[in-house]
Amino acid sequence: MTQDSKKAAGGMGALISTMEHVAREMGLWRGARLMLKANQPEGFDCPGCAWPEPAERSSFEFCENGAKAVAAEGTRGRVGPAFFARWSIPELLEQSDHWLEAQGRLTHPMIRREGANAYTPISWQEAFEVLGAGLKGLGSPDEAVFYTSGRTSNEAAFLYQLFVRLFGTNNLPDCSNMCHESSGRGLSEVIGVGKGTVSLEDFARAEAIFILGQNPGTNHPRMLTHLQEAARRGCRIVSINPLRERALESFIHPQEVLPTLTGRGTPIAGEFVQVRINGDVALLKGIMKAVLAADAGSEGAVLDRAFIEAHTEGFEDFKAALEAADWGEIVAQSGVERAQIEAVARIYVESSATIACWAMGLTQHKNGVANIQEVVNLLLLKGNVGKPGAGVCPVRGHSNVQGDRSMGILSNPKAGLLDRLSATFGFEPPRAPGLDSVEAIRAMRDGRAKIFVSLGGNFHSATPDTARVAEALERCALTVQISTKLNRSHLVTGRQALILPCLGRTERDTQASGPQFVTVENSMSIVHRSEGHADPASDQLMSEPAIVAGIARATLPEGVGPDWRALVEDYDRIRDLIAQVIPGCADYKRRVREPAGFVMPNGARERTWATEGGKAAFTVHPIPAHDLGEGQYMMMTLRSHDQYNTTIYGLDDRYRGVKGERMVVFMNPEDVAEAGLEAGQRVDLVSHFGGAARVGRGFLVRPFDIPRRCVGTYFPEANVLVPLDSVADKSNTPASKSVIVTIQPA
Ligand SMILES: Nc1nc2c(c(=O)[nH]1)N[C@H]1C(S)=C(S)[C@@H](COP(=O)(O)OP(=O)(O)OC[C@H]3O[C@@H](n4cnc5c(=O)[nH]c(N)nc54)[C@H](O)[C@@H]3O)O[C@H]1N2
Ligand SMILES: Nc1nc2c(c(=O)[nH]1)N[C@H]1C(S)=C(S)[C@@H](COP(=O)(O)OP(=O)(O)OC[C@H]3O[C@@H](n4cnc5c(=O)[nH]c(N)nc54)[C@H](O)[C@@H]3O)O[C@H]1N2
Ligand SMILES: [Mo]
Repeated sequence: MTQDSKKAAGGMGALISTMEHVAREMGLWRGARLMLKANQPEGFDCPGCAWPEPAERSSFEFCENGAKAVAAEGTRGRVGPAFFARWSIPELLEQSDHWLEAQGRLTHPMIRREGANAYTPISWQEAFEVLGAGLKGLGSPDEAVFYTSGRTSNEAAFLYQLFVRLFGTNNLPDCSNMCHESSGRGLSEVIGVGKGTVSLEDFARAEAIFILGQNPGTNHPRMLTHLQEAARRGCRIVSINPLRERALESFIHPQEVLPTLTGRGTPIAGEFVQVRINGDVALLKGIMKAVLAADAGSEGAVLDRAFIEAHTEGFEDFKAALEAADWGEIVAQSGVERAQIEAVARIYVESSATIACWAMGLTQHKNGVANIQEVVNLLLLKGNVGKPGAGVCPVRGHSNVQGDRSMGILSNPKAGLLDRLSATFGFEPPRAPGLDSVEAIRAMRDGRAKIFVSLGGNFHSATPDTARVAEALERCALTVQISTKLNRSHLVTGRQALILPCLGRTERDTQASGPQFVTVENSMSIVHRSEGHADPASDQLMSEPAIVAGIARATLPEGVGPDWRALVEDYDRIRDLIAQVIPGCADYKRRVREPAGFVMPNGARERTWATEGGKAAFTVHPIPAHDLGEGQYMMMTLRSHDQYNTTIYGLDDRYRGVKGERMVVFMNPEDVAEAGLEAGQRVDLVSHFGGAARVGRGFLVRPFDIPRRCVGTYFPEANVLVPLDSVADKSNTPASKSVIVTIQPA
């Protein structure tokens, strides 16, 4: 391990890394000016993560990794007609993701014409006509797929789903399908709302915070400020994770580097539970069994009986199942000693207000929905939903993924949304559910879907089973990327392909009525404005709402739907429509202008439960059995500290001590020895699912503090190993944190 991986996270290392990235991409002065606008009331919402901004903002509401995201967008590099004249598509396919990202911003609309092996320039007008003609020529609207990533603004998202439904399909898969779908699905069933119930004020009041399957030091660094404050005032923090993620051990706030030059950070988590991969159901059952035992031993002083009585259903069945659960199985499947499970239960028992946070470590498993519902079970026992200092906190990924959903980007919309669209726009929206991400891949593979449109994102590399996704995309007649930067989805294309380059979050957006802002919703359901001020990367760029409107006008018959041109002239006109159609958005254009924005409605927070039974529900789930065969390991796919999903900023993973390499497999040292392998050796990984084998070549063995029989690799390199059909029950999320592999010398 390098020195860095032993030091406190944050601190000087974070400051240096921030400055390096900013200076390299943007130049120091321009970069610094841009950074000061991040997450300010008059500035742009950081395109990094969806963690909320505090009401009292400091002048530096960004973090090392937010700075990398801003720098990546603000880069001086340009990918325009000259670039595509120099590089053919086969040549570009030879380059790494890191290289593609580093080339800079897309500047012009481009087309790959049928039979061509390179992109050539095209006018916006002709690009819209090509796409419009393609869509109109389909046998059915259901032969088109409209994907969305999570950076898209509410205004663009609203127009996009409206256009797609006017066109006649609900084929609106999104990145959420691979992300927090298990959270949304799991929470909706048991508390009646698919979102978190906490606010930042709750973090200031919690007595215990559980962090399950989340690495905030890398993926939500601004959350550390709040965890640090909590730890300092004595809040107990428990990390449940196969890895002891560095920033949860010790953290120095970059703004406190000078006062703490001693280099000693604030310890964050007091308790590290190194659960086996997908051992969370077993572990949570163990914790709850111990909580019930404590309750029995204290004559009922532990549980919140009044809450359970008044607000929940299913408690008796739940309790009976828990009593029947076997400690031997709990310990074996979780990989955690009973004594530690009981210690964690004590922390929960002693806390009168507990928050549970989680991210991909819980959602991306076959039993992802069950994981989330077990977390809710734990919270319900002590009434920890809808009370100050307590609640559920699924920490979102993309900065506006939650807002896109609120605006109607989803493949299985509720009838209410469709009814309101129908009433407002006078048409009959399609009622049949559309395709989610995994289903869309299958449909393209089978020739049932022929046109793929992507509003942001990198569908090729973010989805599971890379080789099959490539086949699916290549079978399409037309693939279209509305994007800021080049990625592999621009290169693995249908017979024809379009690149429609758009403005980024940080850039000035001027329309006929003047400068525009957009709105976004963060992880705590706060909707607020975001306005870019930087010069656009090229004068050819269009805004996302304008591109969606352009596609709509080229596709829909004259007079169908709203006056797209007028809407784009002044985004307040889009906001008027949002106010009419989306629940909780009345008076939208005024309320988003409040400095702190406004909060979307959330019944569970007020303890009204929009569930089937009208109450919060206890649920019972079996302990998933790990039937690992001889020589098999359970593999999770992770993010390094130097990437944003499929965007690779650099090749280091500072907190885990990895330098200059992404093809690594983290392994327990005893497993390394037992398998006859050596540190630094190259191995091939073979995944096994449904009788088929998939091979990933050339991973470097890296002995690491990880439970036995568990291994870790990086996303997206390891996506070749994630089977398309290995998905979570109910949410259909790829199980990209439970991949069964064997390991062989390369
Ligand atoms: N800088 C940066 N920020 C980001 C992103 C990024 O790529 N870079 N991505 C954004 C997006 S879209 C998202 S969704 C979030 C993702 O944020 P995270 O979910 O934190 O990201 P992952 O790297 O997938 O990490 C998952 C964590 O879960 C743990 N884990 C894996 N399997 C299990 C398990 O079975 N049980 C438990 N208890 N833990 C497990 C891993 O060890 C790891 O610490 O971050 C967002 N923010
Ligand atoms: N194995 C494995 N697979 C995973 C995961 C995992 O943990 N393991 N995580 C999953 C998760 S949580 C997620 S959210 C998905 C992410 O899936 P996606 O959201 O599809 O992928 P990203 O890499 O975030 O997309 C990056 C691209 O978005 C474009 N872009 C950036 N900013 C903008 C913008 O402002 N507007 C537009 N129009 N385009 C923009 C750029 O071209 C950039 O290359 O991946 C999933 N895949
Ligand atoms: Mo995500």
